[in-house]
Amino acid sequence: MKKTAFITGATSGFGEAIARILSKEGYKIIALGRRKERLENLAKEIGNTHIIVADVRNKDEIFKAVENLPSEYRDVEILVNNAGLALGLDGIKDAQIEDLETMVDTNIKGVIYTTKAVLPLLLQSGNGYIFNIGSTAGAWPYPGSHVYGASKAFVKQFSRNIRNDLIGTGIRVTEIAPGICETEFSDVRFKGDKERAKKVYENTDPIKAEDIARIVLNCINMPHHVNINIVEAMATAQTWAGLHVEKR
Ligand code: NDP
Ligand code: 8X3
Repeated sequence: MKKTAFITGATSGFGEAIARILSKEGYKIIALGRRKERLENLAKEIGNTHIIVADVRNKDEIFKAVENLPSEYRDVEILVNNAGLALGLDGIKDAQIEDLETMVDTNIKGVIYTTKAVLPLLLQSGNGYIFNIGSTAGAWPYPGSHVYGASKAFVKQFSRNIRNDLIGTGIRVTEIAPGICETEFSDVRFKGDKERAKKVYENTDPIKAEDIARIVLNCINMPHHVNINIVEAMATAQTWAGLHVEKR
């Protein structure tokens, strides 16, 4: 049995797929999310999993959960900061302030809390690995991305900056910045409007959660002296839309 991978947002999408692939590779899994039943079902299915029902926005919950890890799950070697969300696609004028706050609290503060809480365990391992799930939205603007894209720009620069701080510790840091991927992301963004969510992926071939999980595994399997700083992965069917010019 390998050491432990700590994955936030393991109840669906990328997080769940990463939990499955790393479990198959022999890692013990710590699966964190708010939906208890999903975590329980995942743990039952893949085995060797400790579940944490917690909200990454809640600093105390996250630190306590890490403090209280059972001894056999304290050998954390991999942290995947994946939990995150976009809420709404209205422009900044019409965006709801509560949604903007939730994105900052989840995508920025959540990543900070989990990283700080888990880091002492990664440092002990001597062979740690931090994955931060960013987005193409962290580099490329689009209408309605405002706070979501900015929160992912935070993830990008945070990833690079902590690499500097962690040099000499053996810890590798990779930001994975995907483009369009079919998960529950759009259900969440459109607040349960399944028809609208489905349209995002209609008549095209988006990335699948399993593809992102494979990228994670490929990075881990690079020799330890190689640090992949950033993986930006877009669907073959996706490119940039160009710059917008207003015409009179
Ligand atoms: P999903 O909606 O399928 O999964 C999101 C996961 O995050 C769920 O497991 C959810 O668990 C968890 N989560 C959300 N908020 C919280 C919270 N406050 N506390 C704990 N867990 C939370 O979407 P994806 O798999 O697509 O998203 C994963 C990451 O990938 C996100 O950071 C997203 O921004 C990013 N991303 C997604 C892309 C896409 O097109 N799908 C592209 C680029 C990046 P629960 O609700 O049970 O708490
Ligand atoms: C998710 C991809 O293009 O909807 O980060 O922002 S996008």
